[in-house]
Amino acid sequence: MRLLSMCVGALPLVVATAAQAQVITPVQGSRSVSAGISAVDATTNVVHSDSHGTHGFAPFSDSIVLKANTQYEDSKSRVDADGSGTGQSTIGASRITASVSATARGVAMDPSARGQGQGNADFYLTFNVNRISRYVVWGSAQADSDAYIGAYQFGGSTALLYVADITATHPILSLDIGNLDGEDSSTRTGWIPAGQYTLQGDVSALVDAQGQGNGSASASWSLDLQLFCPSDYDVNGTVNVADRTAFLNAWQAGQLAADVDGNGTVDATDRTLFLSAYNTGC
Ligand SMILES: [Ca+2]
Ligand SMILES: [Ca+2]
Repeated sequence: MRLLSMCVGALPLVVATAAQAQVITPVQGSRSVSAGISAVDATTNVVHSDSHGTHGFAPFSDSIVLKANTQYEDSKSRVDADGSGTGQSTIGASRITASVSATARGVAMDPSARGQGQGNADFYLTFNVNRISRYVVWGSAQADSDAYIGAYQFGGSTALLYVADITATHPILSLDIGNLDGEDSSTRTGWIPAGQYTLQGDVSALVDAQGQGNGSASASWSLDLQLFCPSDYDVNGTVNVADRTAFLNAWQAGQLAADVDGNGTVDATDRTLFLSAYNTGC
């Protein structure tokens, strides 16, 4: 809030103007976790699957773990299958946190046996941001699988996490580990204009162990997206002269960290946008 001092005739008039707070408004969303397993041998067939999901924006926390095993009369042979999916998320006025994971395991100790496990977790949300805001987003994703024998792959895992302006080509955050072992994480800070955004994250893990195969797979991602006042340059939750100084230093150095409108260049428009926001207050 700042005070505007104006003169009306000879009388000074002080008008208090409250700046608008940055607010996340969910528009559409769904979250789900699922798991499926089957443990199959010549005499026994155990098949089970389960899934939970929700539409809407209430806090979501759910986990499914399925296990099955069966044993041949020949004690050397065994079939096991595990699958799990886990998801949790919170959607606040200026912060979204979420994490999901999935695991799978399959064991088939006999040439005619088959152990299949799979886990999945999905997160989808579109949301509106009411004004230009400073943001910090942190995301991490990992996928890992050992479900192969030589060159033969009988499973895998994938992790995808994506946050973007629904109309823009450049995402705020994009992590994609597609059916390869690996992990990636990223922290980004910048400004997002008012508008509609989409957040999508999926993980899956699958093992289909046949003929003495034995493997496991896992995948997960985590996300923390926070919005701040557009003039809170150092995103510490308060706006003061340190933010102004830090911005102007970056702007004078021509650093992209001062690219307020996100058009890829740093020019007078960015300086005007920042100082206008700074003078308006939070
Ligand atoms: Ca600050
Ligand atoms: Ca710019």
